[in-house]
Amino acid sequence: GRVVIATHNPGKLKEMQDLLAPHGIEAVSAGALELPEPEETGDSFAANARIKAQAAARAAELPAFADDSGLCVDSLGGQPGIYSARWGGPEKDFEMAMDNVQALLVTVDALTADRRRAHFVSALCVAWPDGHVEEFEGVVDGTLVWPPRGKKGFGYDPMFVPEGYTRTFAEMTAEEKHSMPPLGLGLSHRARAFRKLAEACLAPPAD
Ligand code: ITT
Repeated sequence: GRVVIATHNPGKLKEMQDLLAPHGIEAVSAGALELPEPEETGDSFAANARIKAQAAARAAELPAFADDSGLCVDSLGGQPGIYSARWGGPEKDFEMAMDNVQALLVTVDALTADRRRAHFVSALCVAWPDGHVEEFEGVVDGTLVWPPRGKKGFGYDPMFVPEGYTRTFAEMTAEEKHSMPPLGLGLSHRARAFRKLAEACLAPPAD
């Protein structure tokens, strides 16, 4: 059936479409439906995902998928966290945002163990027009590198190397970043959240 993907971020939209496509779900974006963008007033990824999914489901009268996500740097007390998008500023300048993460990292005591450790979080919320929600979360651990490397992906991908790999997310194809079955069990935070959703309530992907 028809569903809405409640995001105005083109990089995220492409990934969410990729992750839904194998399940035969036809998705239109909140942008294409010209849905208003609600204010993200929550104090957690899950709360913000719920705000976006419920607003879109009510406005479009269709089931809606929303992802609220971000990069959490352990040695920076979890920053930028739920403010990851806002660190890009109104111009959505993630080169600047990555520079700012790096500038803070070099101020962290060099002896602090694993000061470059970080993780991405994706809170995925599916909402129905009657307000019902189902929620899933995916996390991927990794290390921040400097300088940034790679041109693929979006946001903070050029400085994030997932655990067990040597390339950044921006040096991987979308298929590698997702690593969904049959290639893998889900690599990115978003792929892992979608895998939990699929295990909970979707038909298995068609071959
Ligand atoms: P919507 O709210 O419209 O979906 P947004 O970009 O504002 O778009 P978020 O509030 O969830 O979305 O912010 C998430 C930010 O975290 C995003 O802008 C990226 O900078 C970063 N981020 C999330 N997932 C990422 C990924 O897979 N790779 C790189 N950066 C990511």
